[in-house]
Amino acid sequence: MEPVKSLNHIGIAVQSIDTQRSFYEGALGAQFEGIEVVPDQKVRVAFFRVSNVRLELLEPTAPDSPVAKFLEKRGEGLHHLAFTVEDIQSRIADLKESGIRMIDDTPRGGAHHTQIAFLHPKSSFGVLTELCEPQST
Ligand code: CMX
Repeated sequence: MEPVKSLNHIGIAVQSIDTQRSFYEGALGAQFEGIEVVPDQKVRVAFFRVSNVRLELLEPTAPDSPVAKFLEKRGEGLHHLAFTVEDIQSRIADLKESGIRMIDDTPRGGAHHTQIAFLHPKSSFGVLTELCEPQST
């Protein structure tokens, strides 16, 4: 299978972006890149950059958001890894063909106008894994 292109971002589940923002900007000196609501995923996300690594803080916008459920069950912390891919639709087909269980059989709209799809954590050894195709690639 074609290697993924890069680590796109690290997702972190939080109760409140506003509460945590000063930690990432102040204690770590991460560069704040902005806040966006992703209605499809029922989350509000804030992006921070450290060199070429991007951190995505995820705050639920509804009680039935996957992130709300995660916070309830596991508390705040690391939530997922996202990898940049090209041609996400055929990558999904290849992964399914190889026996990987997908949460999303078809791509959904993500932050920054990306197309995204999640692998089920039971198929990726406990790490929720996201495929992410930027609009420009
Ligand atoms: N990382 C690792 N494992 C996770 C997980 C995560 N982030 N979230 C849930 N799990 C595990 C649970 O611990 C549980 O394992 P056990 O059965 O061993 O206890 C199992 O997955 C099932 O979890 P659940 O709490 O019963 O929840 P659901 O099955 O209803 O949903 C999941 C789990 C992963 C399918 C759901 O959270 C999902 O669809 N996630 C993808 C979408 C998403 O997370 N969107 C938010 C981010 C959006 C963005 O980045 O823009």
